[in-house]
Amino acid sequence: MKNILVMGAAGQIGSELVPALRKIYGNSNVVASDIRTDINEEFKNAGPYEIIDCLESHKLVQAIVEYKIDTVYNLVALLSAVGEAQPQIAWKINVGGLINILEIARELKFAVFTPSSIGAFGLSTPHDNTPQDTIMRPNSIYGVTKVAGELLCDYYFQKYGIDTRGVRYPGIISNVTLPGGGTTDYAVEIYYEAIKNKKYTCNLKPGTYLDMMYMPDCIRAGIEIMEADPSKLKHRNAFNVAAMSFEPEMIAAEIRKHIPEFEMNYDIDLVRQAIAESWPNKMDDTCAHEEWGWKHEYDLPKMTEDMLNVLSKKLK
Ligand code: AKB
Repeated sequence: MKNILVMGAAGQIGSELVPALRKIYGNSNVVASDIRTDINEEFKNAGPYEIIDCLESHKLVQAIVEYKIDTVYNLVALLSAVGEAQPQIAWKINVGGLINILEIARELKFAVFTPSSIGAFGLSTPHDNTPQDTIMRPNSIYGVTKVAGELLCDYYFQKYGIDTRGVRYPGIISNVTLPGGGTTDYAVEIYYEAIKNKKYTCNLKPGTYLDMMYMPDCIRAGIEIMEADPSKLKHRNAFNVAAMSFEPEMIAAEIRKHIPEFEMNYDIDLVRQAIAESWPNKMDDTCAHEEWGWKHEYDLPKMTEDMLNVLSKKLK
């Protein structure tokens, strides 16, 4: 049985990863941590919850020792669009927080999951069927921190034998917690607005293709990579994981199959547009498939049906 610490547990991925892990490993074996105190009571009371800043090593060490942690999910990060507004803070949190956890792992020996992202790629990366191993010259600070994170995780594995693993997530679409400050956020907001107002103003241009993934696949990828047989892993960190690729008109058309009167307008956010244009249209995830059996379950129609179903009940 694992003893797991999830850092950044109140965020978009953490708030759904924690309950999923608790279902598998037991409530008391999964410790949720975040800097937030305004956490919902049900989430907080379902298992241990610790207020920890990723930059405060002593608090991290305390929790890891107290709960005999053998696996850490490090989900703390500033996303791509907010990162551009405060690049030094993005570096401090995304890279500083990761180094803290890796240094503690060196002493206390535990496995570390760190998500990378499509944001690790840049304009010179091949945009279609983006290979696992390719040119990585991101032009956002978020991307720079993600490449640095991938390399640090590889380094700590090679040099110190820390069991580091990770995936490159696409934009994640979910119906529990909103993402905060990403380039792909439009693909979540569109569903909320479709239900509430039957219209949406998109901040990316028509024709902007990006990889996206529904939360159940995202959670499964994070759990499966940590359960994978290490002898089969040639890459370990930063596996491309793909599920669907679409541009704004395609998601709007899918929503119109359920809400025919849905309207979409555009008001382009130049920062987000520039970032999106530097990211892949569609990644090739063959390595994840071959090395640990990754396979997505949700495509755009299946996700849209579920999103609209869940949100129409939630937003009633
Ligand atoms: C973002 O848009 O910044 C994130 C990501 C793709 O990593 N959702």
